[in-house]
Amino acid sequence: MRRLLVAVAAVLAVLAPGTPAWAHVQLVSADPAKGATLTAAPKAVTLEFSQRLNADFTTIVVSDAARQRVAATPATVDDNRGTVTFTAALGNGTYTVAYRVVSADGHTVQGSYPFTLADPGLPAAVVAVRTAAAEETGGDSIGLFIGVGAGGLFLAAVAASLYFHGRRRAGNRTSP
Ligand SMILES: [Cu+2]
Repeated sequence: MRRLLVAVAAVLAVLAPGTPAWAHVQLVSADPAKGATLTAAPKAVTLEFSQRLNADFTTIVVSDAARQRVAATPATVDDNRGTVTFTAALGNGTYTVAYRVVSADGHTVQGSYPFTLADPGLPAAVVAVRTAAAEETGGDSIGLFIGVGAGGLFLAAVAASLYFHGRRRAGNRTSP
């Protein structure tokens, strides 16, 4: 029964002219946390979202300060959580975690956040110039996509999404 309701809700969410913003999947928690400064290198990044994830449409990419992709496994999905595990040790520096997932209403949701590794046991921060080998481990169009203009594309997508949803909501509003 619950499954049927979920299916009906999903269909309605797609068909409804004013898809509500609450239908969008949201990042609930992250490890490492947003803006965290760590004193020991993380082995993985785990992101928890407000909806069950589709493994086929879940991408998590970690980049270093030089915008080079950090070697890691593709994202594995467990219910609401997506995880990438680093395949090489991280050096000190600031990293960006970028994610792209799909909402129940079919809209893509993406975002990014930084964390910093400042392990006193490691040498001073080096902006590593990673070789092509690091790229090849996970070389796909996502890396290029995120590398090319993460910030601009994210902002444009977010702005467009907010604009259209806001407009629809405003248009549907009836006086009390
Ligand atoms: Cu939507």
